[in-house]
Amino acid sequence: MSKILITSALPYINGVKHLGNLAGSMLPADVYARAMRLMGHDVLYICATDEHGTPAELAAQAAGMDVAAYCDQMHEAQAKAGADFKLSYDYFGRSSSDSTKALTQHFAQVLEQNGLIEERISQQVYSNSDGRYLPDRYVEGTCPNCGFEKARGDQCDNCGKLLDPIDLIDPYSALSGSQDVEVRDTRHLYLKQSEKSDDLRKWVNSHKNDWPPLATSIALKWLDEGLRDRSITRDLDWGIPVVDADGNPREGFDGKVYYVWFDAPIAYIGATQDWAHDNKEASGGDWESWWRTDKGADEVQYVQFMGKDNVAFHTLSFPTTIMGSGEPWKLVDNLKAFNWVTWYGGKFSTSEKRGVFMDQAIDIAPSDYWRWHLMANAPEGSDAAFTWEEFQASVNSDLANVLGNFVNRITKYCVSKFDGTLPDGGKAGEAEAWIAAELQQRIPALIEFYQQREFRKAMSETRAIWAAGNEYLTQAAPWTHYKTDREKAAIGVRYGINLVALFGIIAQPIIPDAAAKILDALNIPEENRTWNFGDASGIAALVDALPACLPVSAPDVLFTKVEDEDLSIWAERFGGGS
Ligand code: B3M
Ligand code: ZN
Repeated sequence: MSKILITSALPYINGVKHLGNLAGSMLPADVYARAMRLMGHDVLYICATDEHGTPAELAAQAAGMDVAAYCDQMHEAQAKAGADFKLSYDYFGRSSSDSTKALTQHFAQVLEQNGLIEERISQQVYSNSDGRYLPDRYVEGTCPNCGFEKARGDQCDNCGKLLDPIDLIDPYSALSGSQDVEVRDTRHLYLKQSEKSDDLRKWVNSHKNDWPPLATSIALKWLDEGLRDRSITRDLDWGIPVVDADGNPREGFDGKVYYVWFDAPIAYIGATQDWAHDNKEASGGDWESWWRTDKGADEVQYVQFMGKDNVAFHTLSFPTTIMGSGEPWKLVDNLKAFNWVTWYGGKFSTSEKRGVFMDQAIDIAPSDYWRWHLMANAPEGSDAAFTWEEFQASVNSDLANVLGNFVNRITKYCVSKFDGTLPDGGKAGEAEAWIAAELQQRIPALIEFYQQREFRKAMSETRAIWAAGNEYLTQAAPWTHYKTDREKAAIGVRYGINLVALFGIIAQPIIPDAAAKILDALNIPEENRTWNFGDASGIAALVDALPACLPVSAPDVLFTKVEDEDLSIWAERFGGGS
């Protein structure tokens, strides 16, 4: 058993996230957390809302609300969306918490003491008509890289390139639309990332074999291009106030705060502190053994989940903060990066009403359906297009036909022909040997895929195991033997019910609600739902592990099929389709 710290990229506060965000960070992190808990590891899964910066201010302004009140409300909305999707966070915190504020100021202070932060005069876009500076998303314009006309000051949504607002062509204010903008000199703090280039390269290279190529290639590309020092303050009111090397309010920095990307990853630590504080029983008040390598965190395996646009911040900027502090903080061990889930090959878009958001998704189908579909099609090797047709196929064929029918058929048969009692007796034959051998091969493969965070492969192995159950029933065909050879029918039913239990057990990380229904129908006690399968003979024994006379009932309908009619209604409401 080991300690595993899991974080998923912190969702921005500016609205409930769409399925693409969910599939590239929070959902796989949850599936992984659940699987690791089932394997008996001590797991801590931390997430939080990312609440500072221009996205928060702009969204609050659009909602006609005060920023702090807006963040309160949206934090609740995102917490609810997460709960509805059964995301099993140990803690869902907020980057606006006091702990993150204190940590952020602490890191800034020690980085400055170590000579890694320096004041510089830089050019910022100033709006004459708005009477203020326009950092990051407050300014939009044409992308100098790809020509996209609505590029944001901090990043182009079209080509993904990180931008400096002064690089935009034909810039205008995102607040007022005014083009009356100019570039002015203003003072900011810079994090001297360039000085850490060699250390960062060494560290990234040391992970070439255990991070997905997507993660290392993005980090190395930035390093190859020459890492630039980065401004970590902004002309904004909303955020964490800037301190000097002694931790006092910094002179000349009124109206400036730390850049959201400086404090957001620090919020992983802050939220862990808040978890420890708010959950004394589970934590014993101890957050340090998760984060401080001098307090045991060198034994922790730290795994981060994120979309590809967040990789640079997690492989370069945040590690610069951690390494540059000279203090014994934990660095990430495994970084799982994802490509995009696209909407029919294009981008999800809130403004253009394209795509499905978490709250809407839950409105039209149970969370299990989405969880299964998104993980079976995880954007691991490349971008993955969401389509209604494939969503329908995932639900109808994988869940309803392969798993649902199997469970339904054999539990109902056991209820009607064997009084809902697990039958005894019978001699294992060829079909029984076949399914035991199948499991001996497939269960270890499944576990390995989870350990490697290879989600598509884990899902297809899961499906293959369910399909093997159907194949077994076809071979064993208890219904054809019932009249002539009751013993033979009995063993088919008994093995079948054992497989139902096993299928429920392996389904838990991915479709927790359906899995619970299945396991409840078989009265499987909580302690027997774990993944302690043991060695090869232990796995072979799974086919006949349930106690004789176990009461068996048939679960309620597990999955209802998605009809063509549903698809047209959804396509009408959300776009997509013909
Ligand atoms: N909030 C970006 C995003 O939602 C950002 C992640 C922060 S992780 C520390 O894509
Ligand atoms: Zn671009």
